[in-house]
Amino acid sequence: MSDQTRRDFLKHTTAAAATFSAGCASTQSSARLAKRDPLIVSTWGFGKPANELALKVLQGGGSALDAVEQGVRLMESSGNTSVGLSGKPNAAGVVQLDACIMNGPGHQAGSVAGVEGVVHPISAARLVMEKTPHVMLVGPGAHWFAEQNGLEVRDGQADEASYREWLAKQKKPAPGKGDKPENHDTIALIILDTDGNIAGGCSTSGWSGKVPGRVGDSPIIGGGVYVDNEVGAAGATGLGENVMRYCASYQVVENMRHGMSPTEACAEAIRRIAKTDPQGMDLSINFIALNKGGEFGAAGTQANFPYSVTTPAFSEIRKGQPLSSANQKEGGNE
Ligand code: SD4
Repeated sequence: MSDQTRRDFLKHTTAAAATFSAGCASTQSSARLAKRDPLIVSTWGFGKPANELALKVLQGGGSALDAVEQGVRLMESSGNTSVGLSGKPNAAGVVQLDACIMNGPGHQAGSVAGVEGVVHPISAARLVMEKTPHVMLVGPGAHWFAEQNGLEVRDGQADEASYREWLAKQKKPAPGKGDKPENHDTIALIILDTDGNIAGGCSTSGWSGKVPGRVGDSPIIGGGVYVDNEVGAAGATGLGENVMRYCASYQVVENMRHGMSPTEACAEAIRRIAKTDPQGMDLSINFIALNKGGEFGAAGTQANFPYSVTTPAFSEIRKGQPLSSANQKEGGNE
């Protein structure tokens, strides 16, 4: 852990520890025993405003689930070029969106994949979780379900002129070959609330120029996001094929269950994948994580993978532990 990370972390956990000991000293304080500062972590620098909105939702009395949904919705309608309908089209010029949401209490999950024309796929995922006995809906069925439940829908086909403009700027990777980091981004956002409950969500337009119908890791429970209310949460961004074959966010959470810090848990999942993947450390994957005790961290094969961290005390963009063939045995910033 860098000094700065440690200082901020201590600031964050000292308050929680003080509250904890005050609670232990007096049964009258027991209502405060489980209270702590909320913690919000998301992928990339663009997650920071989403975190900040999520914090406001929590401070206004919303649940961690409400905060995840609202934070991700902000990105979905922000004009972001890799999240929501403003995101990257597939090889047929159509934006197909993936999203999932998980709620720690009750271990609930919902997801939509390959859905067109839904303005807020994260809300569709939440509705799948809350209103159906299912976990995942795909394609036209997911669109139909979202519309039936009153969500805003539009024509998912990219506007012809902007699609042509976007296409002209691309190096035109063959469908399924556009694996440069700049060709894809995603918001994964995970929250530990003041009661110690955890929730997470993920939303993306996925891999730019993907084969129509391709689904990435983002809507896969244990791929794009995983939440275990007893342990912590993790989220992923990068080339989904490298994540979903390994249930990698699940791995990160399991690593924390076995005692690793969030950063080490992320780094260990990457090392384990790199051991069997033909691309080794050249693959594109990045993880964020937080644990039940209020620690957080990130690691990625992208140099200086930026991620956003927000608490009532600070809101910043940090750098994840960099992993590459050169430094896979060395520590990064934690
Ligand atoms: C996907 N994992 O569809 C997503 C894209 C992403 O950084 O996260 N890009 O593969």
